[in-house]
Amino acid sequence: MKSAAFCLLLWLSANSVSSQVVSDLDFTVREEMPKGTFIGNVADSANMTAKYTPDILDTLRYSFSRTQGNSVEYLFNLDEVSGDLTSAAVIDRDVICYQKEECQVKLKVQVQPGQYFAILTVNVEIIDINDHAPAFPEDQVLRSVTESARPGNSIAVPAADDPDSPRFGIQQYALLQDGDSEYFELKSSTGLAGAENIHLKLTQSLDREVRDTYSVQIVAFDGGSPPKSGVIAVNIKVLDVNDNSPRFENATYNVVVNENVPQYKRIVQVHATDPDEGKNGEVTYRFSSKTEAAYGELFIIDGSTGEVFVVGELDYELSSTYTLTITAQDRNSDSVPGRVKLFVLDLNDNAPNIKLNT
Ligand SMILES: [Ca+2]
Ligand SMILES: [Ca+2]
Ligand SMILES: [Ca+2]
Ligand SMILES: [Ca+2]
Repeated sequence: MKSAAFCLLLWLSANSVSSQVVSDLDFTVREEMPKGTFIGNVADSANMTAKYTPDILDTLRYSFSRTQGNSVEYLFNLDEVSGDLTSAAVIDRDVICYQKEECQVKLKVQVQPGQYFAILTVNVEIIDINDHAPAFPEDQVLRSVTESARPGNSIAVPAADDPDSPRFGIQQYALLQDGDSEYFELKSSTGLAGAENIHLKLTQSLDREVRDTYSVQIVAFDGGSPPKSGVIAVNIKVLDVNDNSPRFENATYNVVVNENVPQYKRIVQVHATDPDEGKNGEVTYRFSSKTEAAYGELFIIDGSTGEVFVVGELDYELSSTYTLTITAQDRNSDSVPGRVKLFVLDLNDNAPNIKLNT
């Protein structure tokens, strides 16, 4: 019994000591409120009136405890007499707690003079407002894709940023359903570091020779009500692949010449086109190897212009027609051959064979 009473005494004594320890004071304030916004009164919250007589209360002074070097004190003012805690600046939660779920700052407040000394822990929860729209790093970006890319191939685009807390942060991305959106599908995935990867996937093959630029808009929405949004234009340039061979404008060029056509006379210019870009569309011409072997001494072709010249003597009596086979070539493919059909006109260049009756 004696020992139980002793234990009770100990418990009471321990309890009376702990009653001097003030538990944490919890306040909340919305971000972006004007400077001077009232947040709370530390004296009231710490229940000082219940602890001390009005005479003592008048002597109490409240100040930030500098011992901890708290870096957020500059955001707050503490009235040393009343214990009113107010904001000393417009508080931007999205800077202090970028994209964080919770944003609680801790302040240590000391009560003086010495005989009433106490340290109060003040927690100020800064409430987020949806004051940021998702923002892309640029208004528009240029991307390229080769025309040989297959459906499903992806084109990376930059993600948007929204510094609000997750609930007011980016919730989804969408492809604006106009322009060229049918050619692309929007995909997003979360990377290793938690960063969002946004890409456009090709839904079909592209043909640069049909169309070489596409443009889509991607919109990022946040979780606000109504949601805020940001947009980026993605311009896509289709890069050339050498996927066309040259084609002759005419399958056959018919040419008629007199048999006494002068040497180095141009008799025809053949022309092939190639819709590819730059070097991929540059065309050169040559005789087929058979034509070269048979008629290389009679005709030459200018490889870059497609002009065909007579360089030998044509003789109707030897041959009245010539068929020249020509190939047009880009840097790595040949055309379907084109033909020059040459008809030689007879001139009366043989002395008549007159049989005289004698
Ligand atoms: Ca936001
Ligand atoms: Ca915010
Ligand atoms: Ca080509
Ligand atoms: Ca091409």
